[in-house]
Amino acid sequence: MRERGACAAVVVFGLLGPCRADLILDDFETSTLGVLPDNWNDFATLVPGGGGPFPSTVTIDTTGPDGQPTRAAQIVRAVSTSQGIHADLTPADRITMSLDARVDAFDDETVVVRSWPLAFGFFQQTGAAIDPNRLPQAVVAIDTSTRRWLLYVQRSENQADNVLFFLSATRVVEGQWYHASIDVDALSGQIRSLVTDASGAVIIDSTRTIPQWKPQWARYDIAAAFDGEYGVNSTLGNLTTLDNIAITPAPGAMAMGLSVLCLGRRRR
Ligand SMILES: [Ca+2]
Repeated sequence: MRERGACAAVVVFGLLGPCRADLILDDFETSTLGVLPDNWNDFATLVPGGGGPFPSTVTIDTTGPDGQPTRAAQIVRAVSTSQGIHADLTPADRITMSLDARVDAFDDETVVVRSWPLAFGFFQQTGAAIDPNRLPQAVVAIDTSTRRWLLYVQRSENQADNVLFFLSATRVVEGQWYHASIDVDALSGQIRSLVTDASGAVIIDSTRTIPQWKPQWARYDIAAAFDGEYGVNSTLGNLTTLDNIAITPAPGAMAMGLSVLCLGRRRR
């Protein structure tokens, strides 16, 4: 088994208490089964009247990327544009989020609408309580229709001010674990997207600078991992499992935190 840096039974929601943290490391090992994972907010609550199930994500026991039992977070299978987990952040000039993800099932859409079984990354709240899907954001996602990884960035409050890049021709396989990360330089708009399979083989290592970047709309204060469907086209939602989430305002801080926490421990 390779080690990737995240650790067994590590839950760090530091510096400012649950649901607002400058460093988050969570392998869900201590979360309570069947309910929203400890310390996280429900992404569905960001959309008043959004109709999503509550909780929209629950803790489960499953088999991890290493083939061993693990406790993880699973986004409930339902048709809704906003299901998952999120945490509030203090905006930083550079921020990274990584996780293990497994698409257990894609939705059954019959019309191409660009649903996603997983998107993860960062959002900037603009003051109004609106659908986070319409907020300034930078996320790595999986597209249901093509089953390919993509990078999506909304550069301002205007939802039309967005760019989308498919990152690889490789299709995501149901039931297989992947490790993925997004690393955003919020000042310059340079974003690195990285995806490996469970063996550690690199599928995507993409660094690009987003054109017409607007750093004032990259003061990200929400980190999230979520799925979404547009209901008229599917009756069964996507089903996705998450584990070993790490969110850090800078790679240096992440390396330091992990080196302290991982001594003598292994990821589950
Ligand atoms: Ca785990």
